[in-house]
Order: sequence, then C-alpha cells, then structure tokens
Amino acid sequence: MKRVLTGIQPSGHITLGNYLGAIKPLLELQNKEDVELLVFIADLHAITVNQDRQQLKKNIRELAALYLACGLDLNKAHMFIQSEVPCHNQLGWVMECNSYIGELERMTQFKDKKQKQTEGVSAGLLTYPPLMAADILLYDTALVPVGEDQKQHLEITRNLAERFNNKYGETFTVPEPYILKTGAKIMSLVEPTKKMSKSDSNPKAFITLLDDINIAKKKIKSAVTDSEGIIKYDVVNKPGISNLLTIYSSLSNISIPNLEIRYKDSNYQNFKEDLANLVAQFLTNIQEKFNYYINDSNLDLVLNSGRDLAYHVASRKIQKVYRKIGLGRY
Ligand code: ATP
Ligand code: LTN
Repeated sequence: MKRVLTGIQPSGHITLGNYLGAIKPLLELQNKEDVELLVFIADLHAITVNQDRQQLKKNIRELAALYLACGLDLNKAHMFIQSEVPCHNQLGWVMECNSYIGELERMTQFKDKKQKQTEGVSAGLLTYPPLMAADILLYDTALVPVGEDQKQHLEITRNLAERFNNKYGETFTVPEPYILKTGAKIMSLVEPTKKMSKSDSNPKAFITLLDDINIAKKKIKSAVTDSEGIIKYDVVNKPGISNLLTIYSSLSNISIPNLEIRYKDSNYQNFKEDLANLVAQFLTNIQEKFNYYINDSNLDLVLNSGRDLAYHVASRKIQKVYRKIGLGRY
C-alpha cells in the first residue's frame, strides 16, 4: 500500500490554485486502489509569517471542512492538524540540523516571501523546508501531490532523506512529488505572470473556494488578458488567456487544444462568460458541502482520529531516528 501525504497552510481560504494544484491530484490518487491518504493542516508552517489568532483558528477549522467538501473519502484518508502531532517539531529539528544554511537560502519561496516581509524576516521562514521534509518523512510517504511551486521543497526533502540514510543507515522512504501536467501552476488573475496566492494583498488576484459566487464571476470577467482577442494557449505572449484556458481545462477535463477549437470563432467576453459559469457551478457545489461539514459536530471526531493515527505512526519513526542518532536513552 502506498502512502500519499499533503498539507495546506491555513493562511487564508483555499484558492482555485490550491485546489487545482494540490487537491485535484490528491483526489485522483484517492480513486486509485491501494493508497492511504494523510492530509493535514500545516498550521506550524503558517506562523512563519504573522497570523492573527482568531483568524488562524477560524482558518484551521474552515480548511478542515473544505478538505471534506472537496471530496476527501474518510475510508481512505486521515485528516489532522500539524501542531497536534508534536513529532513534526521533533523531526523538524533533526532535519534542520542536517540542512545547510546555503541550500535553504537558495529556496525560491524563501527569497520571494523575504522580499514581501515588511516587519523583519523570521528564522522560521528560512527553516520551513526542513519542517516540510519532516512532515513527509515521518510517515514513509511515497507520493506527495503538490503544485509546481513546491517542487524545489520536494527536491530538498529527497536530499535530506538520502543524506540521513547515508549517514545513519536506511531510515526514510525517499518520496516522489506528484504534479499534474495541467493546473500545477495557476497564475494571478491580475498579474498573470505571478502565481495565484491566497495571501496576495489584492483579492482580485485569486478566487477562493468560499468566495461569494457573483464576486468570483466578476473576478473571472475582469481577469487581465490581452488586446488580440484570439483564444489561444501561448504562455509567453498571452499569459492571461493561457491561464484562463488552464483553469477551464482543469475544471472541465476538456483538453486545451479542444477548448481552442471550441472557441476558435468566439471572443474573450463569451469565453469568460462560459468560464465564469463553470467556476460558479464548481463553487456552488463545494460551498453547499462546506456549509454542511462546518456545522457538523463530527468534524472534531474526524480530526481527533486523524491526530491519533498520525501520532501512532510518527512517534515510532521518532524513536527510530533518536535511537540512530544516539539521543537520550533510546
Ligand atoms: P501562501 O499565499 O500563504 O503562501 P499559497 O496559496 O501559496 O499560500 P500553500 O498553502 O503554500 O498555498 O500551498 C498549498 C498547496 O497548493 C501546495 O501544494 C502548493 O503547491 C499548491 N499551490 C499553491 N498555489 C498554487 C497555484 N497558484 N497553482 C497551483 N498550485 C498551487
Ligand atoms: N509547503 C506547502 C505546505 C506543506 C506541505 C507539507 C505540502 C507543508 N508541509 C508536506 C506537502 C507535504 C505549502 O504550503 N506551500
């Protein structure tokens, strides 16, 4: 049985980018036989930048309900909150001690987020990848469904696993990223050469799964395109329309070439109208389910049982790691 694991930060509501880049491939894997999914809310990662206490608490709960609303099957999946399983911090420290400052400073996400920080850069922003490596390696994860932006973090995770295995003997499974061909990098609706990000200061740049339906439709209709008026996929010269084609294709499972044929004689207005309706339909469906799960008292039971299972698996790995290193009295 293969173990599949992924996490999302509760730094805001999940965007269409998060869904298409991380949740859609997760659901695809869920439908295959012989997999066990571990899905978690990466709250320890979220505090690498400033978070408001009340908002963070709310985001954590809403993210849990959103995972379920997206179609997580609890017969195959376990969902938990990262900070409730202290083994993540324990292995995180070990991974930090096996990482080099130079390799962490080269991470694109660190460089980007460092630039955006106005009130000083936390050390956690730099040591984020070893914590992410710990998240993955604790569970002998085989596959990690993520968006394109996390490829570099997966690479460092693989390096850390191999480095540890070489130094202390076989301890960790070396994981593979699982990245879809279409939808792994959804771009901002305002600046289509920039990644869509839930913490963007301009809310017109992203659509969240909990956006008001009419506002979401407006965001699609006002998305930046170009003045050529031809619906053609060309990331370099036409990043805006290419991004909308990617969103359309990922949501409908119609290939981009087929969409180009379908809209050959059409215009941006009609194309955007159809996409806005498709997005609206998708969001309506998720939001109906979300409203059910967020008010369901079972949500806590699901999170409790996910936490217990995660702790059971992860604490055994921690003991093994501590023993190999020579820590304490193991
Ligand atoms: P933040 O803005 O707080 O950094 P984010 O929106 O970038 O957050 P994360 O929580 O960092 O999202 O990422 C969760 C998952 O969603 C990761 O697997 C990531 O690769 C994926 N993801 C994030 N943004 C996109 C995007 N624009 N397109 C496709 N996948 C994405
Ligand atoms: N780094 C990811 C979130 C994340 C994650 C993980 C994803 C933290 N730990 C482990 C997959 C596996 C992000 O938010 N960009």
